[in-house]
Amino acid sequence: MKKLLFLSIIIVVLLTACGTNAAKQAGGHSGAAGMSHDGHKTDAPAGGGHAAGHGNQDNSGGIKSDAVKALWTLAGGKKPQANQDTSIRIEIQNGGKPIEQFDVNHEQKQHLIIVSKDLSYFHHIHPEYKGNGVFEITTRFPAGGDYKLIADFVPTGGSAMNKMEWVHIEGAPAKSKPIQPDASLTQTVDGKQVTLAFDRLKANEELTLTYTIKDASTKAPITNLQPYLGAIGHVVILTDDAEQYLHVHPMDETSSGPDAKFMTTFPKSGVYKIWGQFKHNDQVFTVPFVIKVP
Ligand SMILES: [Cu+2]
Repeated sequence: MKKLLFLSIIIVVLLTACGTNAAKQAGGHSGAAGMSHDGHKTDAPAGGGHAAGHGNQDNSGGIKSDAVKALWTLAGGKKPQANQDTSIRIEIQNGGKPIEQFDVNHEQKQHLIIVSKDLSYFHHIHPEYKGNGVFEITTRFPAGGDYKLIADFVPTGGSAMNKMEWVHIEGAPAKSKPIQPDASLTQTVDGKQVTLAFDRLKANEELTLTYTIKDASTKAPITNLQPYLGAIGHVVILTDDAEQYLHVHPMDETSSGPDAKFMTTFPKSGVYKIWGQFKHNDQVFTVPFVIKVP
């Protein structure tokens, strides 16, 4: 038993160490999670999704995720407060020097995901690039408590990567809700009935997520979804402890519904929260599901 545990640890360490390259070589759509030097778990190649699959972002000898760090400053270094405009400054460095150039990936130079610790709050925003490796945005946190911030970007000459940070927000906390797998993978959001299906549900295997979107009242399939961030939709996946981030991208970027297909690989069995974001009638709607991967 002990031996087995030890072996498992070795395997995990090996996987972690090789995550980025292995996923790249395999042309993977979404890599297993690894851990960067600063102790933050990272998805490698995070958000690589389809882009990595095209194989043109491999940069042997280029910018490596492990050498990249994000320096986070909230509220100008003061204690950030709930329900107040809060500046977020993210400086991206490579080996201690600012990274100057970033590729536009899904229409943006950086995607910033903010979630509350219980994953009940989800916010997807786009900090402005100020030059010299610095991104800035101002937002409001809805309640006191701990939040995870995930910056997702592609340094020019590097591959897609992400950097995460836990932050504490002062103020009265919201009531924490337990993260429970959904009994049904159909729900209604903003007048749309959205169903999520998987071709299979297994850890460590690339699989397909299919969203089917109908009008909630007429049940008519919606076939005129608008592109959102240059694709049919945008999907973010986190483990229930918010420690691992899987960024997923569409299989067919030109589709307009009612089906929206994405690919990912769940790195381990466990509970995940999945947010799908779509655009219809000029409105972006976000559909959360909680699933258990056996
Ligand atoms: Cu984004």
